[in-house]
Amino acid sequence: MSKIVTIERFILDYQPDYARGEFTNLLYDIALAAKVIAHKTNRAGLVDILGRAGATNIQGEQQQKLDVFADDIIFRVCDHTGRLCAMASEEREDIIPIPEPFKKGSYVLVYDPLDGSSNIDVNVSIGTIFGIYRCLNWDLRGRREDVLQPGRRLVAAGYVLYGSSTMLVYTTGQGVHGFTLDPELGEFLLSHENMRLPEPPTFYSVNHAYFDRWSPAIQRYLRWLQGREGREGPALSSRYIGSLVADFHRNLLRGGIFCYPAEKDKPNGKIRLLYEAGPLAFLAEQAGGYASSGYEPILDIDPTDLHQRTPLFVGNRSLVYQVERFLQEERVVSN
Ligand code: P6P
Repeated sequence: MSKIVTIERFILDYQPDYARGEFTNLLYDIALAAKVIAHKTNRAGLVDILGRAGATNIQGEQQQKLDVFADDIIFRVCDHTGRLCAMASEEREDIIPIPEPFKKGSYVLVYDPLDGSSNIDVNVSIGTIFGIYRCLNWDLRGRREDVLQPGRRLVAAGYVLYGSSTMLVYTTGQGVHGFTLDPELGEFLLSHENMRLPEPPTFYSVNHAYFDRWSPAIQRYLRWLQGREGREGPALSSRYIGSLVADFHRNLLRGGIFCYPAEKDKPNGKIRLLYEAGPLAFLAEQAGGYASSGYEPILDIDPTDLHQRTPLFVGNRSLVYQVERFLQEERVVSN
């Protein structure tokens, strides 16, 4: 029988040198929250938690009941452990301070509790995305500057994919590792050690319905991805299911690029920087890839607002570099 490695064992064996129990236990906490959310998500069709919760979130989006549930689970698993000084969630307007009388800790957790939630009712895979920073102010209970840090300062990042199986994929800066939930054991078991973006890439992911909203450079870049733009384009196949975590995960396994470009009326695109693009950018770089806004590395962008958006191109390094070249040429021509 091949070696059975639980996520707890793996975290202990590979924990960064600086990590004490606090950081390691925070990763356990996230794994626990993932199990609880997976349990509920897999029953979404059976238990009355489908459909809209009625409320709308900070993004002005209809909150699905599972959205609300997932956000609440992550908060309640993490709010009292003494490992965090603050949290931020896609579902909440401002930073989430650690309630008194709980002890504050040394880390910050940013998360999108259930990305792609509009897919819940149609049984398409959805996901949780998270990032972990160190607290900057040891003596104070978490403040906005503890949360508004560039992705380059992430100490860990990952996602949970609730699909045909439940997977937790994370990095602490020592490679990207994937764990698959064994529902009988209730354990995440190591299934994908040291994940790397394969070369050559296979897929590109973008919503072609918005083609007319993109700049000419992006339109040319998409034709290049399809092998139609003359210069040695990779002639990739298109896969896009409207669920960022699922599209990212498939491209991580098969090689490819996820694109959410700026549009004429959405200059910053749709994807959120702090708790979506940043953590995925960290994972991509750890897997040998790269993530860009089209103009600069995602990891170098200094957030100024919890919910700010960014154009996002993430995947194989050669594909992402090329979109920067197309946009650079457009800037040279237009100046
Ligand atoms: P569009 C889901 O709402 C999400 O934030 C991502 O999961 C997904 O990649 C994107 O939006 C889909 O957006 O505009 O193509 O429907």
